[in-house]
Amino acid sequence: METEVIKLLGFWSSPFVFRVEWALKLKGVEFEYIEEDIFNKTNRLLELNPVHKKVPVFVHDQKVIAESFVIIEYIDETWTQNPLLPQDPYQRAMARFWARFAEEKLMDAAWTSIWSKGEQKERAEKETIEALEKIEEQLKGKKYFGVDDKIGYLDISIGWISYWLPIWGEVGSIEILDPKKFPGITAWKTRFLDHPVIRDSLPPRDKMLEYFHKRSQEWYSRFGLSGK
Ligand SMILES: N[C@@H](CCC(=O)N[C@@H](CS)C(=O)NCC(=O)O)C(=O)O
Repeated sequence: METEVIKLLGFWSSPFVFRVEWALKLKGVEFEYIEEDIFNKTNRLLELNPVHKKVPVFVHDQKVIAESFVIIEYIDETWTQNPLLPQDPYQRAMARFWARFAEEKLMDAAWTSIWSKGEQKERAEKETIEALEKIEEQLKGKKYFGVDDKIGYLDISIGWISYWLPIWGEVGSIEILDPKKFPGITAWKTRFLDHPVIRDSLPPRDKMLEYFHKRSQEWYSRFGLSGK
C-alpha cells in the first residue's frame, strides 16, 4: 500500500493554521508540518495557493486545498473518526453559521480594537463585546460548543478566542474577556486550553505578545485614524 502524503503549510502564529492542526490531531491523522514565512513567500506557497497566497494550505496526495474552513470540512469528511461537525443538518448549519459569524464580526472588530485609538477603538471595542455576547449565548451551560459536550467544529473554529484574544487584549491594553460578563466563554476557555490536543500545540505566549505588538503598530501606522 502506498503511503498517503499529508502536509500542512502554516505559519507559527496563525489562528487559521491552528484550526487545521487541531482538526488533524483530534482525528489522530499524522501529517508533515511545513513552516512558511508569510513575509517572504516561497514559490512553493505561491504555486500551491495561487488564488489567495496564504496559509494554511493542505496537501493530501495530489489534492491541494486552501482556506481553513474548507480544509477542516474536507478533513472531517475524509477521516470520519471523531466527527467534528454535528450529524444533524440543522446543527451542522448552526455550527457553520456561528463559525462564520465569529470570523466576520468578532475577529475583525477585536483586532481593530487592539491597534486603533480614540473613537475608532471605542467603536471596535463595542462591536467586539456585542459579538462575544452572542457567542456566550450559544454555550447555554454546555462544556463545549460541539454536540454531546464534545470538542467539535465550532470549538476549533473559534478556538483563537481562548488564546489569541487575551494576548491581543494585552497588546491593546484592554480586557476583552471579562469573566463576570462572559462566564460561559471563560469556563470554556479554561477547558479548551486544557484539552491535551490544544495544550500541547500552542506557541509561546511571550513570542506571541512580541509578534502581535509589532503587528499592531504596523496596522496603526497603515490604517489608524484613516477610517478603516
Ligand atoms: N481566510 C483564510 C485566512 C488565512 C490568512 O489570513 N492567513 C495569513 C496568516 S495568519 C496569511 O497567510 N497571510 C499572508 C498574506 O496576507 O499575504 C483562512 O481561513 O485560511
